[in-house]
Amino acid sequence: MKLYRLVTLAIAAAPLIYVPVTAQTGTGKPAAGGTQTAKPAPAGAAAAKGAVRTIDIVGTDQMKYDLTEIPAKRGEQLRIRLTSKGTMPKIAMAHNWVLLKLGTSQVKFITAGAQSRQTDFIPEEMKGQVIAKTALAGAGETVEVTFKAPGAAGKYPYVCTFPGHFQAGMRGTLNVN
Ligand SMILES: [Cu+2]
Repeated sequence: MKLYRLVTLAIAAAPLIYVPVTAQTGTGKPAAGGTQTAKPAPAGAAAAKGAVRTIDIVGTDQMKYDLTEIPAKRGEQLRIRLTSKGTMPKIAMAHNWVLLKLGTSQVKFITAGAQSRQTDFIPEEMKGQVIAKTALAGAGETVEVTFKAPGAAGKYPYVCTFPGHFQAGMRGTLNVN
């Protein structure tokens, strides 16, 4: 019976750990506090008409993304899928993924939005700086956004706007080439 239950559990858990082939970006589990770099899309994959490349990111109670660098092709269709893992209630711990235009003052953006819970901590006066954003995900939730990568090469910053998280290092770079 015990074995049977284990197998049942494994099957039940399978969809949770399923990752599409195109999203197998990491190199296994990140080292504690370490960072990972997504592998570039396979040659030609992004060229297929309408193809969307999905990138899975995990946000944790340690206020970190498990991916801090995402290579992308200019104009590529990307789907960022962010899952929040942790135990804290959403009011105290939630994560989003907000891609900003080149040249945006990230500190200014984060500071200006810190009081704006009603806009997911995105400052109204600087929302024009946002290229793409997800909603906030509490523990166990997954949010996503599909967008076209910028047409100009550059290192575009992405941040979590939940108060304190940017300062704790919850940020990364979309490296468009
Ligand atoms: Cu966060």
